[in-house]
Amino acid sequence: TKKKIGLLVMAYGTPRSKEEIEPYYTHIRHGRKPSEEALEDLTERYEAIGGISPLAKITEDQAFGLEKYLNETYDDIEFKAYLGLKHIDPFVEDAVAKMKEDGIEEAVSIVLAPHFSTFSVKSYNGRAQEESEKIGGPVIHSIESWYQEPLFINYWADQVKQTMAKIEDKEKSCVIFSAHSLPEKIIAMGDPYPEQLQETADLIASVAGITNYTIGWQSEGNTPDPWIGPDVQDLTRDLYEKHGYTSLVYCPVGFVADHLEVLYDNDYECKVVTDELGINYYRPEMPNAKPEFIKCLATVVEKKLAEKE
Ligand code: FEC
Repeated sequence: TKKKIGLLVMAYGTPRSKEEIEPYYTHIRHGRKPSEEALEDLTERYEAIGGISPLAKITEDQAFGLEKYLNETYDDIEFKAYLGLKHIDPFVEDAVAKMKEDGIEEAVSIVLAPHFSTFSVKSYNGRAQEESEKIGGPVIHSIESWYQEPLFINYWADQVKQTMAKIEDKEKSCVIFSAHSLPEKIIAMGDPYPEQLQETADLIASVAGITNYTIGWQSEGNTPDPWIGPDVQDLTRDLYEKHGYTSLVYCPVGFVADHLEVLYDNDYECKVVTDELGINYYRPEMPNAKPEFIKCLATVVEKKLAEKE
């Protein structure tokens, strides 16, 4: 019989209906209910991208696409995917409980975000390990980051090259590689997150053969503490003023899907600024459940399996 391995695929989660926006937002805010005004603001942003986010379906397609790919690759192992979300059900803890219920004794976990940070990957993996210890669940081999995976770098390098091919005045263009901002205090805590984004940008630029590029931060939260900058909107103005670029290419490499933070924060908010400046806005396609990205995720899982052997 085949050996059974659980595939714990963890992701941010998104409301599946208008009614779910409030409980979701409350969870993000560590249990504090948002004000009427803040809730309305978020609801309007979801409305601006079509009512709800396409993220729920994309996350499922990524998780089950990965399961299918791995099952087609290995004859001696049966992989079973479990979706564990950060801010909405099925939560990370639900997925671990389900694995135990199904008799899974060993699992590999992967977060659908490439870079490590205390606020993202560490928290996902910590929650999974804690739940497993609590209920005597499966041994979980947690992947900590996968931004260096060559198939990931190549995905974005190809996207950048395809976009560059559409731009006439290449000398006057610049690529902005971005990730979700985090409170500045994470840097003081020694978090590798900012360096990992810089390294991602350097690797992609080198494969794509571009020299005009920089990193930026986006989607910062609505809290009083300082967040890592420069914010992509400010950066847009700044790059224009300093260099007179006529085309900017936004690559939100800290994310892997079309969702609010890309469809609104890039495609709407950054575009407002490029429109105002009268310059061209480009945003290459996100990985979503494209076959080359599923293969990338599968390769990351395979490397983790090989490492533990
Ligand atoms: O529904 C959708 O389509 C969008 C889903 C979504 C993704 C996402 C990714 C990341 N976040 C990260 C950190 C923070 C921190 C705060 C925060 C706040 C929000 C809010 C919404 C939201 N995030 Fe998010 N994020 C997504 C959605 N995020 C909605 C609340 C409204 C707002 O502030 O805009 C601040 C929390 C606080 O108040 O304390 C911090 C990080 C990622 C990328 C890694 C990952 O995917 O896990 C980091 C997708």
